[in-house]
Amino acid sequence: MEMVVENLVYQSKEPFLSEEEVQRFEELIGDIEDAVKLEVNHKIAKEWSQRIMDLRLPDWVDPEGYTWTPWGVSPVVHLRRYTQEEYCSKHQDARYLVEGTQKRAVSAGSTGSPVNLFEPVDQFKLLVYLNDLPEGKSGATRIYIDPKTGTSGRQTEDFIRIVPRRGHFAYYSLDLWHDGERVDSPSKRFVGFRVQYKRV
Ligand SMILES: O=C(O)CCC(=O)C(=O)O
Ligand SMILES: [Fe+2]
Repeated sequence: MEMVVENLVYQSKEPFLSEEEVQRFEELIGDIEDAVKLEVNHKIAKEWSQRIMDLRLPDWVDPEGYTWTPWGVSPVVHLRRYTQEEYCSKHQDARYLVEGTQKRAVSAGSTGSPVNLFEPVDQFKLLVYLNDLPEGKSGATRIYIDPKTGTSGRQTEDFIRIVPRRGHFAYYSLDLWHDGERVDSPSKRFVGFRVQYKRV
């Protein structure tokens, strides 16, 4: 699958999900009463692991120079539906440790995180959009990176803007600060997977 690469942010150039697959996620999202559902769903993770691994997602080199490689898909699956005017403020995504149906957030940021470095750990987010954002409208995902230093912080003002397209994905490091613009359209829906990496 061809991807556009920019630092730690990737974007699919072709749809990842077929029309039928989009429909299946739409049905799941349709059942959500709250705007956000972040659940431990081993079944979905298992079903999608191979497809996601088949994308041959990129390795990641941490700030200390160690290389990490994609290992699997976290059972913490994020289903979300925004309605008009909703937005998501600037944040980093958490990593989760999962035991059975319980999840526990561990600190954001690749350093100082209380995880065993030799175990797989959530490292990237695969955000798969289920509907198109109409041309020229607000509602994109913005991922903040300073183009000169390649760093991302709460104060970073430069961003890469990813416009939701049905079946397409954005792929970015969990350490990057990002937000979701106010949605100027009836709805915005996506499914988010956390891709686990292992140090090689
Ligand atoms: O609204 C978006 O496009 C981003 C959402 C997001 O970052 C999240 O749900 O963690
Ligand atoms: Fe996020």
